[in-house]
Amino acid sequence: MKITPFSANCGATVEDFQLASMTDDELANLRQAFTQHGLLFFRNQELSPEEHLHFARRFGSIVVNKFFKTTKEHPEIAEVRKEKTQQTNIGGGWHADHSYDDEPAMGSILVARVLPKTGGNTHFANLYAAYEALPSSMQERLAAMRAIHSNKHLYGENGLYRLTDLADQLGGMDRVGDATHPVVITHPESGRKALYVNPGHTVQFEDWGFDESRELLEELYAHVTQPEFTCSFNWLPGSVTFWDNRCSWHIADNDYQGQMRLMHRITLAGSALNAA
Ligand SMILES: O=C(O)CCC(=O)C(=O)O
Ligand SMILES: [Fe+2]
Repeated sequence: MKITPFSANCGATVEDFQLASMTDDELANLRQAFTQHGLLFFRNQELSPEEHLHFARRFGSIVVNKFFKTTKEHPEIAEVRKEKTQQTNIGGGWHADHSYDDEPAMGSILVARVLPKTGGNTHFANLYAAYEALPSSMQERLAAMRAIHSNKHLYGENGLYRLTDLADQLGGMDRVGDATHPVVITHPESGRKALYVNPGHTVQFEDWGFDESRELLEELYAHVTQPEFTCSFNWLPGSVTFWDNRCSWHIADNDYQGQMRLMHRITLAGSALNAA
């Protein structure tokens, strides 16, 4: 097993390794790499849905997304599907998965199943690096703050996704909800500080007005999405990514209109997050 950084601040590639036949020693190494990098890329994997599930269970416990359809055979595997005729994709804005839950998902394992000929990259951002690069006055200001995260504006009645051609793929309208989290968290495994707000789900700061919240949030978002904190992953048959939602964001390109793209996602359960 060989682990090398993918870019200066973003992710690592794991080579000479098959997820499907992982040994206990490899699992221990992978845990360490996951804690260190928060984002792992794998190529040339042969991973059936059953093996995907088996890997996920060895790493943690599975939490099922409240809104996405699952595969018929595997109610714990969410389908991230875009049909040829569909315009809108899932995850087409920067976000961290499930930050609207009180105990947000710790990680997501995404497996390529059907890919467009070109395009459909996923971009990632490193929220440790972004936090560390903030001026210390901003770090101090954010340390005492909390933010409200929600899914209502996306998946609730008249939510953004409900108004698109993604709507028939979504369930769970009655399962919408909010959660509040510290704006800067101490990561439960690495002990490092990370910025924990994201454009997809963070609505506003607790005890702040909406407009003044938006102003600071947009400033933070512009900071995080600078090239030095982000990277882009091009999917090939057999590619798998495994990211930590507590210290990264991601966004899926929607640049392959007229072609199908299908990914399988398993989400791993996390815990309540503590302020830094
Ligand atoms: O399709 C992708 O590349 C990512 C979609 C997404 O946001 C997710 O699977 O959580
Ligand atoms: Fe996502």
